Amino acid sequence: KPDIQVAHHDGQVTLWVVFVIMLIASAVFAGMSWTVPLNKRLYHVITTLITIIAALSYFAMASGHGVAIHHIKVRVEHEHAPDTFKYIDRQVFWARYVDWSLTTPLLLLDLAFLAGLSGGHILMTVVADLIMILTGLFAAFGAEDTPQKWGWYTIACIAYLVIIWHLVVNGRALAAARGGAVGKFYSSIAGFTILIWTAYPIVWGIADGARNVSVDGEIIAYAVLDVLAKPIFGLWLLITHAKLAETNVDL
Ligand code: RET
Repeated sequence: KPDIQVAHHDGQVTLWVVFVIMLIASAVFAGMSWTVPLNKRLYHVITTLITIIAALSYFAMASGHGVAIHHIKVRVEHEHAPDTFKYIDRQVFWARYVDWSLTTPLLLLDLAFLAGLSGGHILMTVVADLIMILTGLFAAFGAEDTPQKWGWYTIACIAYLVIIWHLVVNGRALAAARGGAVGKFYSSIAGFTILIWTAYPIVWGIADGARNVSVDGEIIAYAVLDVLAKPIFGLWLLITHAKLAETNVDL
């Protein structure tokens, strides 16, 4: 009996709802850029691009593109026949990795400019981030019954620790040096970011990795995280930036 795991009604509706949220957020962020002088718009540009890319990715997923059926061979525990296998077909939304490979570097740029990270540190953080997302993609399509799949996952987690290191250690010290208000704001928004981001590998491990959650459950979990990580993060950043002159970037 084939085991087929695909999105149903709740997942479909969720994908369309998040598409609309990302579209509205993009319009709002673009509109907000007109309320500040030209030299204060860098965060607006970055943050609007993030939600535009997310909207495109959600449109692809909702309309049935950006998704592949992953045919997975799974070993079945069987006392007398150790080489017994079954097959599971599960949808893998590869559009997420396209989205994340573009939007997570942009989110990190927002935080890096806020803290005033040096060019070298920004480059290391962004490259660690790309390694995290792309090795996560390898893990998503990795074959079962090989150590590679969770090996790629482990590499992605190590890359994620590199990102956290740069945000927490270098970022916090530099942000604090830009003034008490910037230091405090950076600590709050970077702390929020790390909290939300850390949920992604947990959802991945349970849903994509171990397949203990339905495809609909996975879509809903990522939807909540994506809305927090992009529109809510962006709104918080842009509103605070407008009020805090010390967050300006000379770029
Ligand atoms: C994966 C799986 C492999 C291990 C790790 C992951 C981390 C993903 C993260 C994603 C963040 C996405 C965001 C999207 C924007 O809305 C690739 C899931 C560590 C941190 C913030």
